[in-house]
Amino acid sequence: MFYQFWKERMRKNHLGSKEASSLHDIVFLMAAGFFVLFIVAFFYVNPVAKLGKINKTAEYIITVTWPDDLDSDIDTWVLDPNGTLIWYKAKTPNQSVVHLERDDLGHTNDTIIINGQKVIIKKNVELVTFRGIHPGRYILNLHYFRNNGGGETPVTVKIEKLNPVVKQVFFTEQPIMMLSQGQETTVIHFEIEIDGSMINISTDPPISLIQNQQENQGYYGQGDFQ
Ligand SMILES: [Ca+2]
Ligand SMILES: [Ca+2]
Repeated sequence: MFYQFWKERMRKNHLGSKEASSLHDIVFLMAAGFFVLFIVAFFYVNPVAKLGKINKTAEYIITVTWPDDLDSDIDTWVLDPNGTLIWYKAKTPNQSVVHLERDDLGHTNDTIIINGQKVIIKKNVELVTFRGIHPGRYILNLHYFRNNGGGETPVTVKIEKLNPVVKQVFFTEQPIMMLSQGQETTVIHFEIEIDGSMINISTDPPISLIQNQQENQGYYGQGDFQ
């Protein structure tokens, strides 16, 4: 419709010669092309739209961080109400709404390749997302998998509820000290209710999820941690 209007207007203004008509077609197509490119570029670079998309697919996010300059591999473990373990060898089990987004190894996987160039982004963070509401009791543990020279490592844990608005529901006021390789610490137990709220948060009793995994699955070798 706009194209017809454009042609008609150009024809009236410029007497409608064949040459002029062809030129108008080219100008119109170029303008339309730039407009489409502008729309595509706008949505591609718009970070707000991407953030909104993430928030709609996750109900909770657990953020585990330790100092970026420490070369320590800390692992996040979660036991869900069905007894499913989420850990670095089972990041996204089909039978759980809980996903471990990344196993941060300390400095080992902080190097990425961009356009053939090595880029080091020192960042020590593991994220666990809840892709839906599964009512029941959960346990969240930390494990000091490997000391690559990081030594004693203070770890901070934050849990945020994302819907309907972002709200922090748990934060370690004092960092949890992971003193040596092999240490496993229960951060909290908590319950998710059917309406999505988190209740009955407690630090006791400490429960070994690694022992749970060894007894139930048997493929986490003793030699993998000291
Ligand atoms: Ca890790
Ligand atoms: Ca890292």
